[in-house]
Amino acid sequence: MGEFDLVIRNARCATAAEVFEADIGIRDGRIAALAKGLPAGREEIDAAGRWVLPGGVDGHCHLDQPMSDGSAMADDFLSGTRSAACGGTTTVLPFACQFKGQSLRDAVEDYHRRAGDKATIDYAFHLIVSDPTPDVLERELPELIREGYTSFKIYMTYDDLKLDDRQIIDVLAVAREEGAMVMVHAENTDCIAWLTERLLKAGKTAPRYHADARPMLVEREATHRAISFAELVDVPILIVHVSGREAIEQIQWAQNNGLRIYGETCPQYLFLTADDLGLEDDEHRHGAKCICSPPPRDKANQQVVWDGLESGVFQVFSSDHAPFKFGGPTGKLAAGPDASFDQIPNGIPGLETRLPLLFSHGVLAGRIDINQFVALTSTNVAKMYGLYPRKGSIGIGADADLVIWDTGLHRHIRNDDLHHEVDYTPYEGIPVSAWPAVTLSRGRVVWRDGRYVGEAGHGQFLRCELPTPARPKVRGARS
Ligand code: DUC
Ligand code: ZN
Ligand code: ZN
Repeated sequence: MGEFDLVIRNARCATAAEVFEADIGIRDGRIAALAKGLPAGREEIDAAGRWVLPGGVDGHCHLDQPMSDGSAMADDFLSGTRSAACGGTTTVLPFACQFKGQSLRDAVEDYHRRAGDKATIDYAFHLIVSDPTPDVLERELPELIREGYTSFKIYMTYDDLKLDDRQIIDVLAVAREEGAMVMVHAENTDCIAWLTERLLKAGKTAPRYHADARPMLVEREATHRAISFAELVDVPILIVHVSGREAIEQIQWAQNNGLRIYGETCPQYLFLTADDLGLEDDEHRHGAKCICSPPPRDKANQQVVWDGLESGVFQVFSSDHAPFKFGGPTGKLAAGPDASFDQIPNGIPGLETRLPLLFSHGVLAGRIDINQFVALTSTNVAKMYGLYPRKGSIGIGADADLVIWDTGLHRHIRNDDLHHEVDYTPYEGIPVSAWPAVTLSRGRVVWRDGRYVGEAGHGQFLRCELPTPARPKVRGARS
């Protein structure tokens, strides 16, 4: 059998489908054996009494993404992947973003340069398609999809990124032809522009008005439209960062009618509300820390999002980590100390806190079971983007991306304990009862007993595979 590099003893393993007890034998970065009573390894970790789960796969995060408004992301591939590893995530999928006028290939090459040899865990790229010229549609996009960039995001809002309806239909047609997965940011851009103009004219500039400029209606309408286009073209899509009831109802309707519409939600829609955007007289603009789009809603919507995680409307739970410092010249107030809500970069950090929050308030609070947790945070994500079973599983031959969990903790999230480069967390003070004790990336310990012990350059770029012949079923999808 050969000696193991590492044996994790007495692991209580959970996958998306089952729970079992085993020793895990790891050799050359992969799981080589799963059985009780394995022979000694060169190193050993005793996991008795603790959950051992597949490492998290964060299918939606932004790292070192170039911005066009004077702001800059605080996390690059080093600090972002370090922070992810300390929170139990072992694979990230950030975005190679095309600017209008830029070739897609150029955007991908630039993004590889940014990644360099900084990553401490493995990573793949989604594309962002913002300029679907005939050359992009007919040549570049199909070529890149075949080269392992098998998913791309499109925006229905943001002036520098948005596509119009015809462009959306055109890119969906390419996705259908090539088997790619399309992630849709669904908000109606003209409604937002009209509401923003009215708010600003009335002098309503504080961060809290961000929520009034992007009410649920604008998300519901765009979600409905995106679903209609997917039905027209007959292609699956994923509606990303779903914030509440009205968008969920659209997705549920589609799923109940046999359409392959998938749903993603994020911690901000479970733990934040519009009240976190501050008050009307937020002189120092602290509410900017929670500005993200779609905005957080209210307690009732939080409950509907929890219900959607439990019932299977959502297949994936991602961070949408979009890291801007609050202070400093490129942070949330890059446009000035009195920046109006529409000048504040959208996005909040969350790579490191995603899994502990859902484990604590989902699994340990009895809202979802351990298999649902693994499915939502790891297995379904790996399946959706063509990384399964190398990622998202505990099986022979899979990468030894594993997390041993401590539970029964009594601690609170504090930014001082996190490993990103952002100067705040929107989740400050929230209690958590679970946190990774050990994170392994391809058999290498990167986080152990409260210490980051990873190494820049250990992380490898992953080419994603296309579904063959059909995209694998993800747990909870109704079609
Ligand atoms: N909204 C996005 O669409 N992307 C990044 C972060 C955000 O809030
Ligand atoms: Zn988005
Ligand atoms: Zn995003």
